Amino acid sequence: MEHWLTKRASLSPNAIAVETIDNGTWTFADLYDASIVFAKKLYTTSKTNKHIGILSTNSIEMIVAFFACTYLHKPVVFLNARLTQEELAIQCASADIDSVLYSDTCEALTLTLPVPCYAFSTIKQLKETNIRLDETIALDDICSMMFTSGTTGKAKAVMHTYDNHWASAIASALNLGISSTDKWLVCLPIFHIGGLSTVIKSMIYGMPILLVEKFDETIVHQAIMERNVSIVSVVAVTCSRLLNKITNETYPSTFRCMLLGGGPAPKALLDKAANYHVPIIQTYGMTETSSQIVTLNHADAIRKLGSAGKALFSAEVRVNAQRPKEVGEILVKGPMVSKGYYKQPEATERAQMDGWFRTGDLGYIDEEGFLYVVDRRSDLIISGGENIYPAEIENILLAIPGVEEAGVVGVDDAQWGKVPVAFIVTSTHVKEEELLQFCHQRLAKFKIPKHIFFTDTLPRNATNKLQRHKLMERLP
Ligand code: S0N
Ligand code: AMP
Ligand code: MG
Ligand code: MG
Ligand code: MG
Repeated sequence: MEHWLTKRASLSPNAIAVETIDNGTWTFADLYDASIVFAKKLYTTSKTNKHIGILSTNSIEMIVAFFACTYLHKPVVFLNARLTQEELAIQCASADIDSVLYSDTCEALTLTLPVPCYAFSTIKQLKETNIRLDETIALDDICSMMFTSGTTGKAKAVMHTYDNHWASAIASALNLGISSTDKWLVCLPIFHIGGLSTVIKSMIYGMPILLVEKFDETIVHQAIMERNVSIVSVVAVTCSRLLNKITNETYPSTFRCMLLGGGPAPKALLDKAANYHVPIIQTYGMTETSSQIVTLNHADAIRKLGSAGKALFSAEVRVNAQRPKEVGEILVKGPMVSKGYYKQPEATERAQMDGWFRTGDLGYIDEEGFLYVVDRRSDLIISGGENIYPAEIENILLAIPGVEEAGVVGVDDAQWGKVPVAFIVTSTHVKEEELLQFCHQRLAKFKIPKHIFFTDTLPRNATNKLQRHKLMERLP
């Protein structure tokens, strides 16, 4: 297939591709030209690279660097700019990243990375090489990768093929519809799939995005009120911050969808949005499903408040349970579902069941076929849309001399939804500050336990497995 950006730049060269808050506007032709030039500059430093990492907050340069890599047929591994250097180094090794491209905002994070790192601005200063780029894509090639951890706490890179992104963009359009007046505001990080998927939709639909570097409720609220935004993707925390900005006004009638995903949608938040006539559409999806896979319809948004909706066109959802409406593991299937985790055949295999992808999430399906996700997982903590796997924190705590046992669970938090707290058993006296300092070096800030409880034993079953649900009962 012709590269999507090449095709788009030939179909609608003068249409707006990316608008920024105060840093200019790019047409599809501009974006195409910049990406081709960047690719020709990048070529020399990356020719022998297997994978290229991108470490950046949202920016036009980040989008250009990503498209340039696709013109060089190099899969991009998106790195989370909230991680520590230690976490990033582990990801570089496990995803075979040979070099990292970064924004100036992330420079400090690259200082000790074990691979060559180049600022976007450094690449821009290089000379263009005289090569002919192959402006086609093979649909089953890997386009991008993103990390998730999972129940063992070990980082796993989810592989996204071009096909996965294509299927995701089309399925979303068949649910939300596409209008020539659409403008999708991107304030989720592009290093997560909710952000990246919108950048890809823009190219495929020929739709402008309004790009925000980092979520800020004042900027996003003002943009919705004044800049003809029609859709915005949010997580519960950012949705709540936006609703708090609304006083007497209502959003303009051209604003047609606030797509809410990435974690549980509290009923109180949905009710508040309904009172303010904010058109929330709840969606369920994950990195492994290349963003949305189950989404509500506009028509059912109020009637089925609380539901994540039905599987999108070409996708299927079912719950592994005996009876209708019974809670069980949510299983999904469809062309947007990733083929698996990079170089982790066992983890990939474990996530499969008779051709279905096991999400690890719990839910039920009502008599009309609508999915409800229930918030009962003890092995995943979602804090402000960032995933925290207790095992990852427990492994770090267990590496501290004197810590014999560790158990981490999520507790409700008014600001972030959930935050992690730790229970530990020590053999010698260990100071709380020492524990936290150790964590600070190794764990992203949002993963650091908010409280540490010292205890004598942890609840375990007959096979010595930690029973996190019982640990929850010990919370004060
Ligand atoms: C919520 C956000 C915006 C908070 O960031 P903010 O306010 O900018 O924080 P900072 O100023 O950087 O830091 C201030 C302090 O806050 C701490 N902190 C920051 N983030 C968190 C956090 N998440 N949890 C806990 N603490 C946090 C900082 O450490 C700092 O601390 P101090 O003061 O001590 O230094 C930001 O976190 C954010 O952007 N979150 C969203 C991330 C995201 O995109 N999640 C979704 C991932 N999942 C998917 O993409 C799959 C689902 C999906 O595709 C989707 C999702 C939503 C909508 C649509 C879709 C779709 O399917 O299309
Ligand atoms: P990620 O792994 O970062 O892509 O996050 C995806 C996870 O967020 C899912 O596996 C769910 O646990 C959670 N999630 C996403 N959408 C919803 C939703 N609508 N309701 C509840 N949880 C959700
Ligand atoms: Mg996940
Ligand atoms: Mg901030
Ligand atoms: Mg998440």
